[in-house]
Amino acid sequence: MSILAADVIVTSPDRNFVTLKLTTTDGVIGLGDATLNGRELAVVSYLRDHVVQLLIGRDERNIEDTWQFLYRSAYWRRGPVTMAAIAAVDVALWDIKAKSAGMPLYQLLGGASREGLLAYGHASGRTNAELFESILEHRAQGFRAIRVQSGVPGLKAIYGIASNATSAGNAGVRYDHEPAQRGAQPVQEDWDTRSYLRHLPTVFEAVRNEFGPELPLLHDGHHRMTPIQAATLGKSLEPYDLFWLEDCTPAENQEALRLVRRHTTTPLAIGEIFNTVWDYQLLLREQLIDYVRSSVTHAGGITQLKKLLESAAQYQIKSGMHGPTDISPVGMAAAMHLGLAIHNFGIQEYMVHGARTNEVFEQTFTWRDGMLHPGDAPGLGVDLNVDEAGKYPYAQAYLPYNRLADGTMHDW
Ligand code: CS2
Ligand code: MG
Repeated sequence: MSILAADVIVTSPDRNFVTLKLTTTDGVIGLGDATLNGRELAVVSYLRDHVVQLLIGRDERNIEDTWQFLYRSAYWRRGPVTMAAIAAVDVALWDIKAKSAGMPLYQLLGGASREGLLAYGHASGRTNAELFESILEHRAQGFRAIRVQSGVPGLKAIYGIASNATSAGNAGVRYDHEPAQRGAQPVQEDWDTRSYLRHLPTVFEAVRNEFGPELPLLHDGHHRMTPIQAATLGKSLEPYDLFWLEDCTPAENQEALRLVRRHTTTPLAIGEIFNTVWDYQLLLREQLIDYVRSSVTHAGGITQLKKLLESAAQYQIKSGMHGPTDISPVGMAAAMHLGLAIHNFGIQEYMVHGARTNEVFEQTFTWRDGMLHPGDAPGLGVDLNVDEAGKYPYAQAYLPYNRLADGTMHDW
């Protein structure tokens, strides 16, 4: 009982994905997602050049010890590259353990705490008319909760607007914006917070008038506001009863959320770019947020995220795991198994992967009536078709960046 082989598989069907594949001496295979959008090859090297040789011969059953070994023996701690690499090892070991036990992973994590996972989709539009059409499409696909992102008059390009907004994407759902543009240079977008703060409440007013008060609506501020601007927006959106306002302000300064919290009751979600429990310490202790956004892939795997969510539960803070298309089907499966088992599940982000991605990653999860379920296949329920993966070599891609009108760099 030990790890015989560790392979890092890079493939780019619809976008770049990095997958760790572990094989045991008993022939059991485990998969882990190691995709870090825009910096994928850094994690590939971290795994291939520094971690893989440490795994060979290790007892694959010792998941906690392997996590602690990789975290503490590196000396240099935390960070998105390190924690994505550790996450991939961790999830692959959980996949192996569940397969060896002949049960779906959620059963090892405490069994099912619910029938399925409420999911939200990404509706967007450059105009309200486009946005309404996108909401209707997502409703037709069964989404019971909708993230709303809108263009802003005067801004040319903006986060979250489906690049093919004029044509339906996969399976009738607009293929949401693919933020990482393939190419040797990142794309510059423009931004103006005051225009955004003036415009967004009018969008939610129109959406509520069109779709009524019941539909859970979410919005992603994407790290762009100062704390007082975030407080202003949270307050101005209160009449529209959002499910959450996400990443309202850069939260490395966790104390900034104290100011936002003082001014608004709009629920707050933070953390998709966080990667350890330490990033949340003040946010949890002072109940400055309502949802933990970390994905299994970016937060050190199931072993760490499960502990983090157990801490969050003390403060009635729930999960809101990150689930855009740059979380691979392996990472999504891990999130679904963990989300099904924990008590303080909140909501799961779900963007529809492209057809080519679904040929590379053969999955058993279900999407029915607005709810996700990881399925009952042993392990994660995902197989990687290596031959299919080999058809799609890595393609350099960068996330966009923002500059203000005067040329100042700004958060994207
Ligand atoms: C976004 C992401 O889904 C979200 O909440 O913040 O789409 C984010 O832009 C990408 O994951 C960046 O790679
Ligand atoms: Mg986000």
